[in-house]
Amino acid sequence: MLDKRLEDAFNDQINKELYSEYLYLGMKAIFADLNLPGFVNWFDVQVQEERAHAMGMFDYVFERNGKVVLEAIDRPDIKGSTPLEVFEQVLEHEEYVTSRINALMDVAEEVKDRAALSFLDWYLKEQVEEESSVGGVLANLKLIGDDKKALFMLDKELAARVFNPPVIG
Ligand code: OFO
Repeated sequence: MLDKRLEDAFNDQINKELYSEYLYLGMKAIFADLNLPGFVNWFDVQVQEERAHAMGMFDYVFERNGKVVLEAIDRPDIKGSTPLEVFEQVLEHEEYVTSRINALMDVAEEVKDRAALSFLDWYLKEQVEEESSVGGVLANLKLIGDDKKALFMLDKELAARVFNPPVIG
């Protein structure tokens, strides 16, 4: 059985993962408008990953005989409109998600739920990978600047990203 505080914290994070899915869906639409299909594909994979993250926690709460409570998902707050501005926000958002996973682990630690801590380890590692891959795209965009040809090449590269359903936990 999950401690109530931990159950609430999991529900809060499920909402944040669903918000991430929604945010990236909004960003996918921006790149569709910009006619950059590789970036569209990159965000499509990201959307699927966020859904998988949310469902991983959703299923885990049930597995622990807890109760899932779904709240409203906020409207995606997308600040920029250029590839560089959007990716700056993606990195900022992923860093925020990392801080929320750490906070969730703090609650698991406080209620001494070692099983939950071990489950959440996967999410922490996933965040390290996400921050690194997003940071890589962002670094490329900074190098590219206004070079349209280089942006076209990066778009081709991002078209190769594929969604591999993660094995969580
Ligand atoms: Fe699911 O997190 Fe990265 O975001």
